[in-house]
Amino acid sequence: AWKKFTPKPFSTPEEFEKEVVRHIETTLARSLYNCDEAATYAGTALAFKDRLILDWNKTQQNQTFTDQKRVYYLSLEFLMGRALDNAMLNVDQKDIAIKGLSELGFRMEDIISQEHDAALGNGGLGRLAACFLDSLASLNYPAWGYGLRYRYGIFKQEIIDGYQVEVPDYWLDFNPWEFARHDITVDVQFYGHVNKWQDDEGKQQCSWEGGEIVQAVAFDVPIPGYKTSTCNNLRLWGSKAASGEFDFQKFNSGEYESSVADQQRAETISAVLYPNDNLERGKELRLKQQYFWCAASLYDIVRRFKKTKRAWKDFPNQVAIQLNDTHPTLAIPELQRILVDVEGLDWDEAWSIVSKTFGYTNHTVLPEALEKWSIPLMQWLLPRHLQIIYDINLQFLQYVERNFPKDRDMLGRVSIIEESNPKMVRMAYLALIGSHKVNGVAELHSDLIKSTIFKDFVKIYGPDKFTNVTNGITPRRWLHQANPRLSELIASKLGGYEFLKDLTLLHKLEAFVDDKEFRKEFREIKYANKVRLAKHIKENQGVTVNPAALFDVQVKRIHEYKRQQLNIFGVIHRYLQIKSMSAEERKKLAPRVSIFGGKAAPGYWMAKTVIHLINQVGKVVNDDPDVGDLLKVIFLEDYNVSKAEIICPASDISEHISTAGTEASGTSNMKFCLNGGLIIGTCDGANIEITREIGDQNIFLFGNLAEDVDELRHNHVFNHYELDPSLAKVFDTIHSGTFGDAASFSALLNGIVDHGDYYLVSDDFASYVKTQELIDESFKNIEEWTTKMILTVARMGFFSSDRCIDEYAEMIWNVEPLQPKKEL
Ligand code: DL6
Ligand code: PLP
Repeated sequence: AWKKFTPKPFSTPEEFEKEVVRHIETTLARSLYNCDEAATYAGTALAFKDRLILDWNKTQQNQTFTDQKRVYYLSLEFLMGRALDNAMLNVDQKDIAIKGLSELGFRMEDIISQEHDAALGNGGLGRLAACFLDSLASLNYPAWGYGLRYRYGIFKQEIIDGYQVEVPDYWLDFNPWEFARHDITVDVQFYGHVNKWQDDEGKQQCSWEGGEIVQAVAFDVPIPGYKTSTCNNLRLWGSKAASGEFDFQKFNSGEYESSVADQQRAETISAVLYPNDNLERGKELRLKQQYFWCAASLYDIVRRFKKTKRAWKDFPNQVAIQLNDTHPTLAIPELQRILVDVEGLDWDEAWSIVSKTFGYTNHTVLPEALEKWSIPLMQWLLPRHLQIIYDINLQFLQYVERNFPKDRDMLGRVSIIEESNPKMVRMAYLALIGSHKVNGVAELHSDLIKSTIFKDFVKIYGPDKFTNVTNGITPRRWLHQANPRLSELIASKLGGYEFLKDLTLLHKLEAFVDDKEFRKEFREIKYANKVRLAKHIKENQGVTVNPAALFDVQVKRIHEYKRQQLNIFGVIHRYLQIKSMSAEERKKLAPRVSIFGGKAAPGYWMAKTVIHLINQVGKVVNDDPDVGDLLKVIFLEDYNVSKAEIICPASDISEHISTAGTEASGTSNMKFCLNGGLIIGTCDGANIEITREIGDQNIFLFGNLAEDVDELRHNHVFNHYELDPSLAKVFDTIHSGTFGDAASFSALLNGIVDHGDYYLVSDDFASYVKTQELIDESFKNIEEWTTKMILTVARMGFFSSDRCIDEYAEMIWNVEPLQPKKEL
């Protein structure tokens, strides 16, 4: 009978309007007379959510019914951005909605921009997880994401007097995209102690007793696939006190404040995302978050498996769990604990199941980002898990000892426990030992993990345990949604939008590279996107920029290894050159707009100094009449996914200039290229594969290679080391106070001059500047530049996240897509 209540997808704009109006009047209890853009956004989102939930139900029923292997993607971060536009496009109903909204008197852009970004992530790692969810659903894989429902996502960045100021991001005021499942809860235990005893058969038994319980509540977010009725689930856990209520006893006796303390303490677990990118800080609350989320997710996964009544040995045939970096590593000892302590399996049988179930993706080789947890903290918070980790380690080290009897030092090197003070658990080693496959995220990175941090483990397990899956991006959001005109132009040439499902079809664009009309339209679209960004800059930053100038963009988290400092030093160098030129010489220059954006972790002082320097340089350069339009320097506030959607289609050049060997992959490099922006980059991360695909004549590479970095660093410290002369001039200018108080930048400069220049800024400066000059020349030649842009887009097919997901499915998860009952 419930079928009767099924609202149909909207077949006309009127039908859509009716649903919007119904939601505004009933769900939101608003009168149509004072219906503003916010209410219209809410009505539109709710109308689409109704539509999605039906697909969601059918998908879940279908997955349960067919009982096929499922993938669970465990990620502490999902940097989703906005959902409405994506949902409308994926269910192929945006045109109807545009018409409907216009009849109601609204413009689609205004309605879309009402939505608050779901910013539950720091940067690339979280955005990758979001792209993967889109691909998993679009390719019909039975898959769930599991994460935390932070009340505060990544902070909002304000720039005040040139400095970053962090403002909390409370995004849950109105979130139509989630379903609170108050009936789906899991009790998660912390602290307490371990009881050990022998059962009647003399077998050692353990149980974890006492401590405190926090309740996890499920919040489900539908993930619609593109032009398929598959709608997967992202389950985010919120925390609350186990009783769900405050302490009435205390309340009655007048202790109002302490009566709510337990509740507040429990809710703190899912309160806030840690705002560090590529850095771990060992805080207790962070470990609590990790365990809370792993325990709730595993309970859920095991509960689902148990309903099938299959034997435990079937678990890895039904369940693949992917660990997005080491943050969910506690899922490994947790599953072992469930199987041994709760379900009564033998240790070896349980371990064989555990180690076939997990796959681990490494996203960094930076030492400061490799997670370690102190043993005393773990002993206190998770006493049984620590014992299990010790037992896993013991068995592993015994194996190593048997197989490498001559290499006694190896035991200390590969032990999960680091013999420091205090002792630490090395999470990457635990993740590796407990997984059947380990992958890096670009070829160079996957090679580097094998030759550096996991070198010994390659000897121990052999090379087959390690693989590479080069990152990718979803073309739905990052081309079709962000750049609808380019998507339409491509569709007009390729005879439809099939390329959004199979991005390799883009190669057919090469046939049009000499087509004059196509080239012209391609350029016009790029120009229109630059006009849109220029408007955004004017509205938000108050600076007028010339859309005909070369837009040079570096947007990403601010990090020393990503080298925004190299970029801003290059900008200062350019400024000094302009200042020293005659009016005639200046006329020959290509005007440039240098655009920066990105957040610094709140405690990362050096990164904040870089933001400050960029803003100070902007202040001087943008007001200098000698410079005029030739150079503008912009720092865009609060870089996030919805801003990236405006920025990526609008670059001529974007910068991916990390010290070689430090950027595992990068994904924004792919986004810019897919939108016809060229890149200047180092031979690092996925830049290398991008070069291989698009051809080295279409990319501007510079700088030292990863294989030379160690020696260069060694030379800086032990031999005479001279600063690049043109960089020295830049430093002199900063020291002279041109950009404000020189002392505020001294640590930044001293790190390069006196403290070994760890990120090799000076070594790469000359080739960076030279390459920027090549870019100036090339940009002046419109035809040459157009050819490069078109060929770049045509050759980006490899970098779809659909390709990644198919690779994970085949090489790591061993799962098959599940066709929905009905295709759209
Ligand atoms: O794999 C996604 C993304 C890469 O594109 C970046 O190159 C890499 O820096 C980033 N890694 C991290 C590691 N952090 N932790 N933990 O965010 O992953
Ligand atoms: N932050 C946001 C908001 C993004 O959209 C992206 C990727 O597109 C990133 C960070 C990652 O950028 P990168 O790969 O340059 O580090």
